[in-house]
Order: sequence, then C-alpha cells, then structure tokens
Amino acid sequence: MKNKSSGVIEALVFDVDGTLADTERDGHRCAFNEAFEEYGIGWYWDVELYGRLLAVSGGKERIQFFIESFLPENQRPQHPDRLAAALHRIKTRRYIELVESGRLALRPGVKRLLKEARDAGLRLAIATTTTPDNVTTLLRHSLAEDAEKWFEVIAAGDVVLRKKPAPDVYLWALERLRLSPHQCMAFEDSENGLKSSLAAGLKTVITVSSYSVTDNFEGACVVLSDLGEPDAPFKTLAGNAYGRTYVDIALIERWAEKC
Ligand code: XBP
Ligand code: MG
Repeated sequence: MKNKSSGVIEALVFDVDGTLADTERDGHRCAFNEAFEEYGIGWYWDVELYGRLLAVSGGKERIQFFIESFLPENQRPQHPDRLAAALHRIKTRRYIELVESGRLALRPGVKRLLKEARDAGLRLAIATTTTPDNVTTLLRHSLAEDAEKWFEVIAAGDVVLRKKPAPDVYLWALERLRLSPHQCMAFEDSENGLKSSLAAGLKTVITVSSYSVTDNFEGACVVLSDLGEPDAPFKTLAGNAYGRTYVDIALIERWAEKC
C-alpha cells in the first residue's frame, strides 16, 4: 500500500444500499416479494408502496412497519416480531441468491474510487443497515473475491439496535476505526442515511439513488447523481463540486477542507 495522501481524511465510510449499488427496487424489494410468496402470506410490495416503506430502515423493522401501518387491524398477526423474523430469514436467503446471480452491479465510480483510496493508503469502512451476509455477498460478486478484506470495519445490520437515521452504526464503525468523525468522509444515498452520518459528526457526500431523488439532503457537503467516471461525468444536484466531473481523493480532500 502506498503512503497515505497528505490530507485530513484517514478513512472513507460507505453506506451500501443505494450507495455502493442501487439495490432497493430490483434487489431487496424483489427478495421481500419472493419471501412473501414462499411463505404463502399473499402480500406484494409494488414499487410505489416499497418507496413509502423505505421510510423505515432495516428489513425486519420494515415488515413490522408494514403490518402496523398498512394492514387492516383484523389482518395483523398476534406476534408481528416473530412473523417479521421468519419472513426476513427467507428474504435474506432470496436476496443473497439474487446477488449471486450477478443482477446487481456497483454504481458508477464506486470500484474506481475504492481502488484509488486503497492505492492512496486511505482506510475503508462500511456503515449499513442491511444484513452482514448481504454486504459480503455483494462485495464478493461485484468487486473482488477478497473484497471483504478491503474494508477494515463492516458495521452492518443488527450490530446496533437503533438503525439509521440513528447515528449508532456510524459511531460503532468510528469506535473500531479508532478515528474521530473529522478524519472520515461518509458516502450515503438517502435522507435516513444522511441524518445518521451527520448525527455521528461525519461530513457526507450524497449520491442520489432511484428512491431518494426527492429526499431532503440538508447538511450534505454535496449532492451528486453518482460518483462519476472520467468518461462519464456526474451531475451536481446541490453544493459545490469545484468544476470537477468525477469524485477522486483530491476532490474529497477539498470537501473535507471546505464543507
Ligand atoms: C438500507 C436498508 C436495509 C435494506 C434491506 O440499508 O434500510 O434495511 O433496505 O436490507 P443502507 P435488510 O442504505 O443503510 O445500506 O433486509 O437486510 O435490512
Ligand atoms: Mg442507503
């Protein structure tokens, strides 16, 4: 590994769903529906309904939110937590099969930036609400067989009780990195994710995803269409990208200084 770049940033902390890959509409949502069909419960989350359910982070929590807020009283199970856990186990198995089928690609610029960060001696971490196995499977199938090892810390799913927008998952990652929030830059895609990273004290770059275009990104350093590639510039939706067209370490250091 080369010597670390001379800036203030020691580590990049990435959200997963919507940030590393646009996984919700054609990934998680499909896995939930496959689980409902396998279980024989007769539910179906269409694209519009799932967009509303994304207000709640965490698959088990999202199922319980659906039961409490979208099912008529007489259709609610006696133990929603047990049903949610059972459905979520099936859903996770189905989601992993879906990722293993190669249907979910990394978003523009993600692989390039991760490699550049490693070459520059920056440390990498993940802070996500999704289930740990979902993360490692996505990394293995979309990045590299050993990509899990690229991340010093993978803070995922139930490692914390309070999911995003609570700051807990970012604080858990910072503690294990032994870094202060000011030494890190967070990458997120949603309002819940931004609230979480900001509450943990991290400056944050937003790349909007298919469900988060209308989210409130107040407090982000910048809001972009994606991380961009040298031959495929990002669009700046809010904030200052200093005339640049793709995110690299130099631009991240600039945001760390100016944001
Ligand atoms: C997004 C989430 C997760 C996924 C579903 O996580 O809220 O709950 O939607 O995954 P993030 P699980 O944006 O923080 O990566 O069913 O495993 O929770
Ligand atoms: Mg996300």
